[in-house]
Amino acid sequence: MKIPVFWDEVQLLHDPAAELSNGRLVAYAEKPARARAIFDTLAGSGLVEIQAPGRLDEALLHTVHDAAYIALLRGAWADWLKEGCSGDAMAGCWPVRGQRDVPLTRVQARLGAACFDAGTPITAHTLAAAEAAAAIGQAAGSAVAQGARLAFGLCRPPGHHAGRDYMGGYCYFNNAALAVEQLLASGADRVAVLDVDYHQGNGTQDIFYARPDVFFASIHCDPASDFPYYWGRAEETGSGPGLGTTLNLPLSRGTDWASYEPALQAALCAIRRFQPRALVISYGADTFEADPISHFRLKTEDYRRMGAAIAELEFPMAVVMEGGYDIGALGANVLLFLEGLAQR
Ligand code: OKP
Ligand code: ZN
Repeated sequence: MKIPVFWDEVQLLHDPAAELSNGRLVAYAEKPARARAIFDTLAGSGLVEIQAPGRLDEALLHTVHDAAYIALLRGAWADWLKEGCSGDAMAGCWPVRGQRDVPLTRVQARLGAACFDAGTPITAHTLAAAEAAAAIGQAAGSAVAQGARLAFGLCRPPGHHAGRDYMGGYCYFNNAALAVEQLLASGADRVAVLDVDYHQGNGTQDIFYARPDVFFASIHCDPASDFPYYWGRAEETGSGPGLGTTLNLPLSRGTDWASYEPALQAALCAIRRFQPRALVISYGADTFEADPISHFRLKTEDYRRMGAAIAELEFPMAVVMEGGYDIGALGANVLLFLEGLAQR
């Protein structure tokens, strides 16, 4: 049985010029070539069947994201041009925590209030790419809801840093959250998310923080040293009816497979206890030893081990692509992970 892989080449059109990194404007790391590399490796593997996603469901998108936020993203590029700005649309001014809510008119200000870093520039094609990625998240969830044991959403831009009404960290819409909501809408009563990207999935955590029906587990680099800094401590465990349904497992820089594997087993154990109907995996290959913006030390063969360990869970799985920036190894790091997952 071939693994369904959802893909839309519109995602390649999103190509921001630059991001802020350690005090400098540098080339944007979340490049179209990432998705192209993954697509080429998977398409040439014989393991997958490439499929187009269905139409993005407006109601489902509004289940995950705030209506005003969706409207902001949809209008941002036109507003930016109308206000006479050039370059990619991005904020250069941000409100601080606890500030009084004030009405905002300039798109520059509205963008600033809806993001937490300078990692989400908006170009002429960003919205189309982000909507395609969201549709792909939805399609991966839908395939699993319809009986697939494993499905892969080749999403780009990624999604796990995007919250209900904010963007950040290269993420605009939360593709994994769309997969979750699609599964819940299709009758699953409990869904778990396992986020193995190097960076903590703050957006997914926030979206489901108070929810008893969605378990969120994330293994990531300690936010004391790494992005997203303001989320991802072990003390963050959920709130209200969702207390106990969030699990953060921060690891230190330099983590290799020997120190990663026990955290993975702890996450799998907690997910098993939750007894979900399905699992959504936010997969990032930026835990790779040669990743240009990250500091773990996993090797290509470790991704097959990771996939095989997760495959021990009996639940059907929808994988959505998050980060991974070493383009040379990215295709293999995704393929081996899927091979590991599929060997059950
Ligand atoms: C997105 B995903 C790097 C600065 C940090 C943000 C990283 C976003 C990662 N020079 N920029 O989780 O892979
Ligand atoms: Zn990442």
